[in-house]
Amino acid sequence: MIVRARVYGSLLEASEEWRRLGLPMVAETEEEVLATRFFFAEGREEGEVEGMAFAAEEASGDAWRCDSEGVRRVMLAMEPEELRQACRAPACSAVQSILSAVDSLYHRAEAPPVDTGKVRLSFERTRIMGILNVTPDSFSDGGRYLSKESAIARALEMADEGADIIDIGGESTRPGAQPVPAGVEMERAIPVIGGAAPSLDVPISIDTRHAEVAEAALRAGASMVNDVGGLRDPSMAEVAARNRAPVVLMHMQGEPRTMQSAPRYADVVGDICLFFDDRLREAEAKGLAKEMIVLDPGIGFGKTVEHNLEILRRLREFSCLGRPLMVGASRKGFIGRLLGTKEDERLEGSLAAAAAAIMNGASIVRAHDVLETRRLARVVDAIKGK
Ligand code: HH2
Repeated sequence: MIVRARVYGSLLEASEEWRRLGLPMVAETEEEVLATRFFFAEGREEGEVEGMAFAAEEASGDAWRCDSEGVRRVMLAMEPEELRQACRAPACSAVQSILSAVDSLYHRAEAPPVDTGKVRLSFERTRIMGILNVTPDSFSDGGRYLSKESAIARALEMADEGADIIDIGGESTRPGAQPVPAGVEMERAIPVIGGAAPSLDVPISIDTRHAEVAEAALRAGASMVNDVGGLRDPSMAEVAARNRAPVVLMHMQGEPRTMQSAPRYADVVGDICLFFDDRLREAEAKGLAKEMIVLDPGIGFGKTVEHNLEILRRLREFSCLGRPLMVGASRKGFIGRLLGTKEDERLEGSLAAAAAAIMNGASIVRAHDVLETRRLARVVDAIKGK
């Protein structure tokens, strides 16, 4: 079970969400919405969620159940004074979960570092993951780096431009893409990884959903796994754990081929949080420690334009999971839809999305345009006081 603090920007935003979740209108004025502290406790176990409702009521707060398909969920509301009282006497673990959700949202501590073996990635500043697709069909750079030499040259160029991680992928996962056999993915990516790794001071991540490809890439010189499949391959967590490689665990609803047909969520942020919570537990059970995992909500992977915007707006809510967050919005379809532009005319939109992500708590931004994103991050970090 996780407890997530929910800050509404307006009565309208709150009432639309409550209607969607089948909740009553629990506040009637703008002031009430802004003054009350709201939390959602979400889990699979009836006892845990019911316990949260009980604890909130014990601390004089209110609780409303709003379960949805497979998810037990309760919304809690507390007055600031009730929360202060609870802080003074954090009587039980349920109240402590509420307090740590408040902490993660408001105290904005730096995300914990991640050890790639090659370097320890700490987050006193935003890190940039540079994208290198060695595929014929990636939506933006497909076909540009098909020769090993041109791909290695681009990897080195991105490192010079300020990339902190080079992400190499041999399978396009754009909407509608056909899956590629692991053998083909390896033929494309492994020689480039082997060729680039000795000349790079920064770590390489392998962008793959397949444990077999991840294992070969780690052997060839990669130090991290970027798994858009979110550990669906049952061997992925074990492969990463055995190789002591950190993993980016990304959320995707469905499969690339069909994921954009009708994406649906009860609450896009809540549902993804619970997915992360489930996968973090499964990973831990397979020997992959939480400390090795970076979370990515998967912009564009089974999400409408509105879902993507909502994720970026509410990104900070994911900090209740206590892991660094990565966002990959670079040149994605929602930017094209908003601006009416093709992939090669989405730089400003990509930078705007990166700025919003960093302001809202992203520690790593995945980007095609490394130099520009590096500069943007420098300025946004300074605005944040970093
Ligand atoms: N997006 C893409 C691929 N890998 N990995 C993470 N963690 N997060 C993302 O948002 C993400 C990702 C899709 O973008 P791209 O690599 O440019 O295209 P394609 O999948 O067509 O190769």
